[in-house]
Amino acid sequence: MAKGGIVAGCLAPHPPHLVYAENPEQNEPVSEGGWEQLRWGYERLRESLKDVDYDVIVILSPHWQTYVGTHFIGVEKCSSKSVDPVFPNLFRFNYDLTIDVELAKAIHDQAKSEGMSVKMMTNPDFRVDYGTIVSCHMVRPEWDKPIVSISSNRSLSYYSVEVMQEMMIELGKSTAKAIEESGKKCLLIASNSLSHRHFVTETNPPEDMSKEHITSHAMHLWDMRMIEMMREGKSQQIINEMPEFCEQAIAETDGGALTWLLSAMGTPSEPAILHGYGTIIGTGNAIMEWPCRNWGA
Ligand code: 2X7
Ligand code: FE2
Repeated sequence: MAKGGIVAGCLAPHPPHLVYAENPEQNEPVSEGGWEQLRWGYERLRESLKDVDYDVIVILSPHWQTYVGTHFIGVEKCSSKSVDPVFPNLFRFNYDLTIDVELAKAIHDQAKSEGMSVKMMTNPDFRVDYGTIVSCHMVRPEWDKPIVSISSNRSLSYYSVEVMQEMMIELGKSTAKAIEESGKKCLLIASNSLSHRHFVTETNPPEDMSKEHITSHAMHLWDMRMIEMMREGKSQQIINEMPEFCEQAIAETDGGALTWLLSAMGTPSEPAILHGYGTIIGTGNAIMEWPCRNWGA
């Protein structure tokens, strides 16, 4: 069997505002648009991936939070309504998705053999988190690929960002090894915003773009610093600076997704492509792609 591999790694943020603004048939609320800078960024990412052949999307979302180990959805068919607990006015989405349980189990088993605490989630009534749904929808709205859904093990709550990072680096390595042995071509998604300080009141209508901006200059500087490092291929430096970034920018990278992604791609020194940047209720969001398929063996 040919070796499997990662065709691309993506940083794909998940504020539900993006799906709300797109007005897909699965979402109940109706909008007048908004957040176009980011939605055009997603358009460019989809264009970049349109002729890329892959079997499965592997995604880690900070909104599936588990406190004892990393969990993987182990149910083949998931369908229900996902309602954002903070923005039920924007996101009530009917989803119907397929899980690649075989690959999920392979990553689980590999991580377990490395001594990590892991669990297959087999509850058939499990509600898939909105982070996973929004990022998958914006990257691949056709919903024609199975996914592997990985939880965010909040070890930072018990220990520290540093411990969380160590675990995500290990999980990334296990993910890469299991993918290689599976023979499958995979698209990896880290589902998170960058700086995450947000406004606490909503405008009327929510898509009033005259009110949308970053919450502070400090948050802007941190976002630009992270994007520049990604564009310059400074993955190791990103990992080194992650604890400060998480603390000072209240960054959503604290969920481990970006560190996991960088580690799975082998902490690349190749540059990432910036497809778009924009703010959503004041948080910073970048759409980035690492085109691993072009890097050679
Ligand atoms: O989950 C989110 C987020 N990360 C950023 C902004 C707004 C809403 O939801
Ligand atoms: Fe979020």
